Amino acid sequence: MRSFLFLLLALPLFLLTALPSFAAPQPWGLSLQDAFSPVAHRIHDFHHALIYLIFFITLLVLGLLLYVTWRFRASKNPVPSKTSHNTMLEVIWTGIPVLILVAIVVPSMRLLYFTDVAPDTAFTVKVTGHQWYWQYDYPDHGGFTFDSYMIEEKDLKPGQKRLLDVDNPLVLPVGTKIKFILTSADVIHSWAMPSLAIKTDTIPGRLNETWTRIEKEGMYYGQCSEICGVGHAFMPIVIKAVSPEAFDLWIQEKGGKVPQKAL
Ligand SMILES: [Cu+2]
Repeated sequence: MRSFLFLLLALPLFLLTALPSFAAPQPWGLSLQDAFSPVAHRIHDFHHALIYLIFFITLLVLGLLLYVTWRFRASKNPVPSKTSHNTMLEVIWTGIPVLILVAIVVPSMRLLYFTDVAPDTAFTVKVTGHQWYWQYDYPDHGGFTFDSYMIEEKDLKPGQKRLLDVDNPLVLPVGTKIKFILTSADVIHSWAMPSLAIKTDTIPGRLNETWTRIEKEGMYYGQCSEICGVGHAFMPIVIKAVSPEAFDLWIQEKGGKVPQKAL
């Protein structure tokens, strides 16, 4: 029965991975949002590999259960067996799962390390969580700063997304390795951007670090992912990814400085 429940759970998950996913939140959207960064691609691949693994393990267990239910049914076994131990079987059914877990640990730790260590990045953006908005600083571009608030429902223009669009999106260039330094001014928030596979807590008194390289121009949507108070649902995150040239123009518009030479 438990195995059947697992199958019920695993089968839809398995099917979901086969469905097309979406670049931005969609009504009734399913599965993961499309990946647009090296980290996101790797996480998606790992996730899909695990889904297949879970699916086949569930099938195997279900098959074994069906087999013993049929093989040892009461009508064929009027005198039940008194066997309660089989050393070899027990070694096998403990050993194989251990080996499977060890096999998962290796790529998992490699992936964790890949997401954690910021490679040679071109510049840094500082992200500060507030109750209930985000503040962005560009220390390598003259240190200018701005706040990013959700657009209230009554102020939405046609095409803008309710509870997702903001007045000042974070503008970033595509194809550039960017480091994020994240902290908070009050309580713990979490800066999460599904398409880039970023979900990093912002903690008062502490600096967290992550990185990305956005692959495609466009708008990316995320939300605070740590319950942070009554406005938790109303501090979305929007990244506007533009070409490096457009990014330099935007920096100048904002009164920032474009570094003479890109690192
Ligand atoms: Cu928050």
